[in-house]
Amino acid sequence: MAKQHQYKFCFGPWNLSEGQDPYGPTTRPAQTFDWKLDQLKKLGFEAMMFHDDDVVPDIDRKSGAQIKRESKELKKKLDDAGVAPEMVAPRLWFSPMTIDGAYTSNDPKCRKYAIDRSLRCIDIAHYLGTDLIVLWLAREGTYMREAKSGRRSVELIVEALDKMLGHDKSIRLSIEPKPNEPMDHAYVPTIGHALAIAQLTRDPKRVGCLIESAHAILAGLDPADEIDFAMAFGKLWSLHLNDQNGLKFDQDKPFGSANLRVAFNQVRALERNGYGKNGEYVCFDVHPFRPAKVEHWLAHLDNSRRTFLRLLEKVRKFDEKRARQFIADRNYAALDQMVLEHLMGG
Ligand code: GLO
Ligand code: MG
Repeated sequence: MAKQHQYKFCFGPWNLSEGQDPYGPTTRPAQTFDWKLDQLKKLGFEAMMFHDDDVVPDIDRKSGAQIKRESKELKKKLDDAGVAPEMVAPRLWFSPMTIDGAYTSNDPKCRKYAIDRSLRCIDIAHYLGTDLIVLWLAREGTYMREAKSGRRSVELIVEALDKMLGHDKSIRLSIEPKPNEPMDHAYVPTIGHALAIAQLTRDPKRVGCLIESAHAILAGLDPADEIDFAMAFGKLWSLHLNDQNGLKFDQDKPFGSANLRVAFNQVRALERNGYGKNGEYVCFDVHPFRPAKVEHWLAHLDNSRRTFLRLLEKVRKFDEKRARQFIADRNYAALDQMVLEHLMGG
């Protein structure tokens, strides 16, 4: 029997968050980067994902030489810990220059800021030793339809992607779609939109995507279908597994915690498409529940990985032959019940 693929796991420093929400302050004390790296190592995760300013805090005030020095210092810490850098993402949603959008801002000075910052992010990725840039286009959208032109916004996004692709011929851009929050409507809400935009760029082969379970659910889609769709194009280069209880604010719940069957189908889709065989990581973009105590701070990450691995066993033990018989007989009621009983352990 062929050796079964071993998945590798990843999370970001922001996934050990302090509990702040729009209605209240933090509930846990801030920790240093070194502490977070230590926890990641203790949990046995293989890689860490970054925002540009996770690597170089206060990045907008730093020179190119400082960015290089700080990135290399962090790379040394990662090397010493035996942890890989998965990706770097420009955080284009905090600065006063991105209030009205980043690449699609109506102000040309702000658009220039966003592109310059993205190019610095690419330099950081280069210093860390990863070729993957993730673009969550947080503020590329509208609060009201009349404020921007959708057509022009697509052109501006493509222009920005082209500048990034031209800046470093080895990097790959992975677009992380999300339909809403913070925007009312985002310009790149689904994987279909991300891959369509990729085709308009100067090098479509280097523009792919990242699926986040919660974002797909917020778009009214099944994340497993998004996985199959992206992988039919060979373009699923990263993954943010988590969960989401219906159409509300982005919850970033532990993987499988709202809907185990939807989670099972995501793992099944990853497995049937061979996700990870080209070195891709399974990342969890999950947050602790706000009431979590300091001593339970890591549970959401550990639990997400445990659930993933348990579901992987379920996927590998699923009676595919029996399922195919039900399908051939168009007996979907039996197939449905078979999945439920399999998940319940019956
Ligand atoms: C928010 C996103 C966010 C990104 C991260 C990487 O909804 O999921 O967490 O994944 O900033 O760009
Ligand atoms: Mg995410």
